[in-house]
Amino acid sequence: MLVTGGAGFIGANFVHYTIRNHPEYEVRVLDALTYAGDQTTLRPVADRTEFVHGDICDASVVDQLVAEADLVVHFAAESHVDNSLHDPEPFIRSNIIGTYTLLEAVRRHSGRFHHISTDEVFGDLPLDATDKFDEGTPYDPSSPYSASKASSDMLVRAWARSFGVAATLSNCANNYGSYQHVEKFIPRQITNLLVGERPKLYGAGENVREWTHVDDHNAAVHLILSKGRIGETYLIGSGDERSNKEILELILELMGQAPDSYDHVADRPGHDLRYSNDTTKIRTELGWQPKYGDFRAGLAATIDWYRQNEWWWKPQKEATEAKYRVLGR
Ligand code: NAD
Ligand code: TDX
Repeated sequence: MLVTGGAGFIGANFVHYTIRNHPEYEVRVLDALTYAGDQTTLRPVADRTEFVHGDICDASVVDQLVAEADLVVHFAAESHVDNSLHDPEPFIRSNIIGTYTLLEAVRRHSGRFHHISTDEVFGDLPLDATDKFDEGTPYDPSSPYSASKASSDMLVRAWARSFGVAATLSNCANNYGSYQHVEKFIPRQITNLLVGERPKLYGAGENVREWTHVDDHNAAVHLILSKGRIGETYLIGSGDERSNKEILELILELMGQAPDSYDHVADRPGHDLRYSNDTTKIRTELGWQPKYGDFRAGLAATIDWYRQNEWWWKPQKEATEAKYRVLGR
């Protein structure tokens, strides 16, 4: 199994999950170690994985690795919306050209391909509604990040239909858990409190996300690998929707801080209001069910992880906040 982006948050958790639960796989990781990649995350499984430092846009590296793999699970991407608003170019390159490069290699070598994507490709939903995205929702991305992910999804669908590439796709809601980069909402606020900074809420904090534990996401990916229908897309999400303000207040409560001890900062331009996935298809067809039903408990465990693993996140913290200062957030 070739795992692209296996030194990032979800990819590394996927490698850990695979080694724990699916010893039948030999795992090789391809990762460019961008600012978001950290090889130390793979240290606990280093004796069971092979690591290749390389770029998914590098056709010769990709061709050889794909030729040697039975299946490719493609996580590698530029993943942060705020960065895409500041400089879209790496998103176009890694997310679109990188996916194209992988697809061409998979086409040449007739491998199995699973593409990891996001609910953000569908745009957003109104705050006061109860409707959800499903596998047939038209694409309507808002940010350079989501537009680049939407493009990559469309390439995968086209390569499946026109060239018979044995591909599946999944679009998951927001993930949380250990080893998430401190630029993202939940780890940013936890680590701000741990270093004595005030948390930062964009705008009024009314935007809603559907928080899904990273292991539930990765369990769903494994089900798709073993039982998913080729050419199909599956939406993944816990069903647990919360506003950013609600999440931040829960973090403050769990960390023993006053509920108003945070700053409102400038809103994200084009900020998507609400995401929500209808997961009927993966639940009924593949029998997937999230195990982390208790978000409060999952968040408390995540806070503990950041408390105990300062060695992992501290080196990234100052540079991340310096980037935010440039954005005024
Ligand atoms: P991340 O930013 O934590 O990790 C991305 C990894 O990809 C890093 O290790 C990075 O070094 C690597 N990478 C980036 N460009 C590369 C390139 N050109 N060549 C090789 N490696 C490269 O991201 P994440 O949050 O783990 O997201 C992983 C995937 O899941 C992405 O495709 C993202 O769109 C998708 N996704 C994320 C979420 C979420 O909540 N984080 C939700 C749904 C889907
Ligand atoms: O400091 C912050 N304050 C704040 O209010 C940050 C970093 C974010 N926010 C808000 C913006 C969003 O409404 O919190 C929400 C979550 O923000 P992010 O963690 O940046 O996630 P989001 O933009 O929702 O995108 C995430 O989920 C879908 C991932 O980063 C994507 O990779 C994934 O595709």
